[in-house]
Amino acid sequence: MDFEALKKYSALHPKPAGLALQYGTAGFRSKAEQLDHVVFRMGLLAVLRSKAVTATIGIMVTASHNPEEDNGVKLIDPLGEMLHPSWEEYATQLANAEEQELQKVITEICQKAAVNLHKDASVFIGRDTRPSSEKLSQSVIDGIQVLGGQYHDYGLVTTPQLHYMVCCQNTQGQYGKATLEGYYEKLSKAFMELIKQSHCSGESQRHLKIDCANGIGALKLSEMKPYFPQEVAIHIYNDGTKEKLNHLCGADFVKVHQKPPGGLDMKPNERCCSFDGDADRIVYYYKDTAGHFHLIDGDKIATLISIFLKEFLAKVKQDFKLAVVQTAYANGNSTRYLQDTLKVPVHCVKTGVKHLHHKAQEFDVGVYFEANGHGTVLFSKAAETKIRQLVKEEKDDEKREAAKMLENMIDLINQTVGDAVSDMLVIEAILALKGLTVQQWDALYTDLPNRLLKVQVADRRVIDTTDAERRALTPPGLQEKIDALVKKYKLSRAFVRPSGTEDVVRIYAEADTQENADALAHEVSLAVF
Ligand code: NG1
Ligand code: ZN
Repeated sequence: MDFEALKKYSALHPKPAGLALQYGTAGFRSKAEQLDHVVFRMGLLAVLRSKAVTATIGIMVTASHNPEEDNGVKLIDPLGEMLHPSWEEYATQLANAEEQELQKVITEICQKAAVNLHKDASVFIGRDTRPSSEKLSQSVIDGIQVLGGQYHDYGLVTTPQLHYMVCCQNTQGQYGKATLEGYYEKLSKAFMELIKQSHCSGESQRHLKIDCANGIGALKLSEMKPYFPQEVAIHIYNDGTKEKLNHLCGADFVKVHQKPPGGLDMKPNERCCSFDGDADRIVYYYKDTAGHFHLIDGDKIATLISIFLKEFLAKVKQDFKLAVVQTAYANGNSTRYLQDTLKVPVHCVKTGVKHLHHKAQEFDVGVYFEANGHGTVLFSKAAETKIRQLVKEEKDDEKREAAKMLENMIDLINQTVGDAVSDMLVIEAILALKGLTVQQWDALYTDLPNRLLKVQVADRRVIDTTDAERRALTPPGLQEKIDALVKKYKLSRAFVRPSGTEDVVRIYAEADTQENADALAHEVSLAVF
C-alpha cells in the first residue's frame, strides 16, 4: 500500500481535531460540513471491504429524512444488505483516527479482517439530492482511488436503487440488470403482470398522490413513468423544485406529526402517500369526509401485505412458514391483529433495519416493517425456487395461477432493503387485486393512540436496554419509574432508547386515548433526566 499517497490525499480531507462520530443504525449522520474526512475514509474502507469479500461494495451518500443541512454515508454489503456488524466497528475506528494514526488503523483492520491487499476492489457509489452530496461523493472517489479501487458512480439514485445495483452485480445478473433501466423494467413488468388480474379498479381507484419529500424519489418516479401505461395515474408533489428537502413534508414528518405534509392538497378519501428523502420509506394516508386525517403506517402496510401473502401461500399448499418482524415501535393493535385475527406469528427485534432483515431471513416468507414505513419482504431461496417451479410445471390451474401471482410479487419486491417505489407498487397492486379502498384497508384495525418524543440528555449512552429495547437496564431505577407511570393508564406501554442516528433519547408511549398517550410520553421524558 502506498502510504505516502494516502498521507497526501488524507491531508486534503482533514479530520477536525477531537471530532468523534459513530457508525450507527444508518451509517454516519452529521452536519454535512463535518463529514468530508468521514466519506473519504469510507471510500478507503469500501476498498478494504471489497478486497476482503471479493465482491462489489456500495457506498451511499444520504441522510435520509434528516434536515437538508445534514448528510451521511453508509456502506452496502455484497447482496445489498447492510454492512456486516464487525465492520461497523472498523468504520467507527477509521472515521475517528487522528491523521497520524491513520496508517496504523488501516494496517490493524487489514490484519483483523484478513484483507488481501493484492486483490481487486470494486465500489458502486450513489447519492441523494442534498446540495452537499455531490462534493461528498467526490471525496468518496478520492478515497477509493488512493487505494487503487475501481468504481462506478451511479450519481443521483434512491438508496434502495443502489442496494439493488450492488446485489445484481454480485449475483451475476440473477437478481436483475445493474442499471436504472434494468430496475425500472423489472419492477414495471412484474407490476403490470399483477394488475392484469384485477377486475375492479375504477377510474377513481387508480389515482395516487405522492409527496416525494422534495427529494430523489420525485426524480426517479418521473424517470419510471414512461414504463407504465397511462392508466397508472401517479401524481407527484414536493418534487424539490420549490421547497427544501424534508421540510414540513416526507414520510418522517407525516409519521411523527401525524398530519398531512405541506405542498399536497388532499381531497376527502383520496389515497395519498409520502416517501422520505432517500425513498426507502413510505407511509399512506387520507382525509375522511369529516376532515379527519388517517395515517396508514408501516404496521398497516405489513398487515396488508401479510393478508395477501397468506391467502396466496395457502393456495399453493406448500406449508411455507410466513412471519412478520416488527420493532418495539409497532402499534400494539397491529401486533394483536396479526397474531390473534390473522394468525401470523410476529417477532419483535431491536430498532435498525439490519436486525429486522436478519430475523426475517429465518422464515420461508418474512415480512418486516418498521412503523415509520421502512420495510420489505424476504423469500427464502428454497421458497422462491419452489414457487418458480410451480409456475412452470404445476398442472392444477388454481395452484399454478397462485404461484404466478407470488412469482410476480417476488419480482416486484426489492428484497435487498425497504424501497418506497417498490413498496408503493406492491401496495397499489394488492389494493387493486383485492378491490380494497384506502378506507377499507385502514379499517382492518384501529391504531392505539401513541406519541413519539425525543429529548436531549448529557450522554444518551447511559441508557442501556434489553428485551428488544422494550426495557431499560440502566440507569438504575429508570425502568421501575416507567413501570409505575405505565400502570396509571389503560392499554398502555412505554419505553425509552438512545437513538442510533441522532444525539437524542427517544420516548414512545401508547395508551387508550391520545391525551393519555401524550401525558404518559411526557411523564416518561421527565423520568429520563
Ligand atoms: P434511531 O435514530 O436509532 O431511532 C431511526 C428510526 C429507525 C430507522 C433508523 C434508520 C425511529 C423511531 N427510528 O433510528 O426506525 O429507520 O432511523 O434510518 O423511527
Ligand atoms: Zn430513508
